[in-house]
Amino acid sequence: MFADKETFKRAFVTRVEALCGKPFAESTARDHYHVLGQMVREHISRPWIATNERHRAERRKQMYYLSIEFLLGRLLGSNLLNLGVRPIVEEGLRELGIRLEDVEECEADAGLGNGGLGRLAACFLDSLATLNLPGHGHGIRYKHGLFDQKIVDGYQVELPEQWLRHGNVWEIRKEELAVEVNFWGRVEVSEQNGRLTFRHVDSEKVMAVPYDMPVIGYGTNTVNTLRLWSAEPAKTFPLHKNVMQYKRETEAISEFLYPDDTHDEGKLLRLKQQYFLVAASLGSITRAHRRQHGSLHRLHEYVAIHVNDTHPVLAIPELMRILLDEEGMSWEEAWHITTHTIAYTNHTTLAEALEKWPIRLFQPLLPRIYMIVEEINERFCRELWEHYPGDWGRIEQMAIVAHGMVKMAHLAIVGSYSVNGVAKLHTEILKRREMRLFYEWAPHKFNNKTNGVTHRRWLLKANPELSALITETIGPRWIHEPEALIDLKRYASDPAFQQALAAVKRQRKAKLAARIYEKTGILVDESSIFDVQVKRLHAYKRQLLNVLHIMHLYNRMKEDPHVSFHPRTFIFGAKASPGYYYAKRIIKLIHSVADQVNNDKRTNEQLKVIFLENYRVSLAEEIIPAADVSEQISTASKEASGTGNMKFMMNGAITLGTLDGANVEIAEAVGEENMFLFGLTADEVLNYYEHGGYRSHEYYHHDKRIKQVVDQLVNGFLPDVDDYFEPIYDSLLAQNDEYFVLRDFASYAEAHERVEAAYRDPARWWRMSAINIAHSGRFASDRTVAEYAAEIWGISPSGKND
Ligand code: B1H
Repeated sequence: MFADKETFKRAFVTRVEALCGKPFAESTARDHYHVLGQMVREHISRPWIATNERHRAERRKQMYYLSIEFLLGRLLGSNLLNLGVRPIVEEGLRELGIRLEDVEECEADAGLGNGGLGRLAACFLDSLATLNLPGHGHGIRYKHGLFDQKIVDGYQVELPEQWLRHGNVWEIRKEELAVEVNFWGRVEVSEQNGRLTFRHVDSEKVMAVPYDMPVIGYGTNTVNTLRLWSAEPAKTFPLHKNVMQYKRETEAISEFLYPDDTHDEGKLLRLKQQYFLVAASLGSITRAHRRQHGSLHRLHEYVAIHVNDTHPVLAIPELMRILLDEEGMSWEEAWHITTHTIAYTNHTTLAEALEKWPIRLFQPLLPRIYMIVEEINERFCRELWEHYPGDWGRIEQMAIVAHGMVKMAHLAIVGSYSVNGVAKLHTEILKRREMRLFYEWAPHKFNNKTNGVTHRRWLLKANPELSALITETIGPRWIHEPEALIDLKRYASDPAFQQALAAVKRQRKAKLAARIYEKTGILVDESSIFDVQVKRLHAYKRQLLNVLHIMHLYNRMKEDPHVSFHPRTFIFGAKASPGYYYAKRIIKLIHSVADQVNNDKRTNEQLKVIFLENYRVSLAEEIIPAADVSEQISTASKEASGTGNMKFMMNGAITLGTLDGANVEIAEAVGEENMFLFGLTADEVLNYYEHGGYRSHEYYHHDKRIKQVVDQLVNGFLPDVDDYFEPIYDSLLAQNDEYFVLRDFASYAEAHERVEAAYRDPARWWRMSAINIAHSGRFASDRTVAEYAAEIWGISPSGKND
């Protein structure tokens, strides 16, 4: 089908007519998208089956990655790329008068995630398949992914996302593999042969139906599986319930993704989603294992289950339930297996993200699971008592169930064999502060796995222009071995290479500028510095610091018409959680400042502010290759890792950032002279939190620049907003500026001056850019996943590369 261009063209035209029932000349880009998708699926069906059969035959250990989010984005382009057929398809289509790019645009992003955590899961799938590792994903097939963002008058409006509207070519519904999930009801305890047995009765049943999506490796015959579960009514309706209500309540479970990034809402439906995912996944994993091995006694030797943050942590009591109640194992054996099967990643230390479920919600919904959690807690507390006799304070702090709440992170640590953070700094903060008591109790469980991103999507696919230049310069080895990018270092000062690098960036900036004009009607200067901050909107990520600084630049220009800047284009993209009112005000603030600045004839040749609405994976792929400066300016200690920082670096942008998350390791890799670092360190921030001593007023009063911009939030400088920005003003002064925006302002402004100076010296700038690209191989998810495979999962490659 894809053997050569002519074969492809013939197959394609025949199928378009057969599948769409119309002459080829009348077919649309969407028809082409669907047909191409079908062809890819057909093409990989054999290797997909073969991968599964090979794993079965080899009895190889499998890893299952449980995640409430998989932020996949579009799949056609990356699937064609990974299959190695992209050039044939692109060329063949061109000869048929079709642009592959237009066809790709027809695909809706699979936006089943909020941000970094969900995108990390997607990057891991790509690396697992490419490394021929037997690792698969389990998630929820949300009918609506993360909301679509519209900006109306500068305010965010949320619309339901509809990625399934035109169907999903990548999925296969497997009704025969459905799993029944039980909610509510009660537990019947009886005694048989001197042993207590537990039966969950009168429960409400929900059918979990799997939809399998192929995960295609790059240049390999491995096709792994992402299994997404959809909630449907069970065959037997509960008698006591109105049928319509039951159907509605059931389907609600997989209807919407919760739009809260790093914030726990504590809603019953969310707990239902979590148990639904876990029960369906474990039901299917244990069923397959039992079929092959006859029992579950050696499950942990053949299966690793990874829980992505605490959201799927009910996997621990659910696996216990299966082993105890269905397999009839002793507690000791069941616990041994469970704690040798499950591994856990922590993604944040923000207090508002730490999941705690009130017992009054938990117990009625999941009565048997709750009993098991209580038993785990009791045994754990007893163990602690032996370990730390008399130390009640410590035991109270470490308990899993306490003060009417179930603490999910505690359950995760106690019930797993590995706990990892996502960047060195984050892991150290976990060990020394947030999870100190647990680290003291079980230091061997704790380890670091610094995040990574798939360079195949974020460089090879998103930036073919730069990829071609890299391959021309150092050969293609980097595609399979991203650390080979280091070979570019030799060319960092080479004028010819620098010129080529600058030309590639110019090309992508022109492309983005065209896109910006198309979307906003604003013309940006293609030779200006593209300074980009794209990520979820959150106070700790400090988009506010960026805006206040832009206001300051504007003020300077107004006050001194002779001040000369290299022209700047500040580009933002960010969704705010719908209930996060403070974040929504920041979005409006960015728009108000943009209006002011972009419409002022005296400044707008040098300064533009652009907000691109509905930031998502596919938009990121357009923005990141065009960036000169990557804004990674979180309050130090708050961003666990960040992964956008890695994507920008790979594309030759230079980081303007704090020593937070993985920025620290980026700085280690490239050297501080190849970044623009500023601001408080994590230790300084944590010291302030612990010992006090910060008074934002002082910074407001002592720095005229700060006073001016902060006052401008509320003094009518920004028209038509009444007192809408007052809460922002208050957060900075009355509430003493929790995220140290004013504290870091001067240092940030000074770092921007360094950016300007470096940009004025092209030889220096492009050298810095090249060095960043050269060192980005460390931050490829191939490295991260290889570390997880060797040090946590104990899985090894199977299958072969082309
Ligand atoms: C990250 C989340 C998160 N950390 C709760 N925590 C959520 C927590 O829906 N919820 O309830 C959703 C997401 N997301 C991010 O993970 C970190 O902030 C980033 O620093 C990190 O790079 C990323 C991947 O590890």
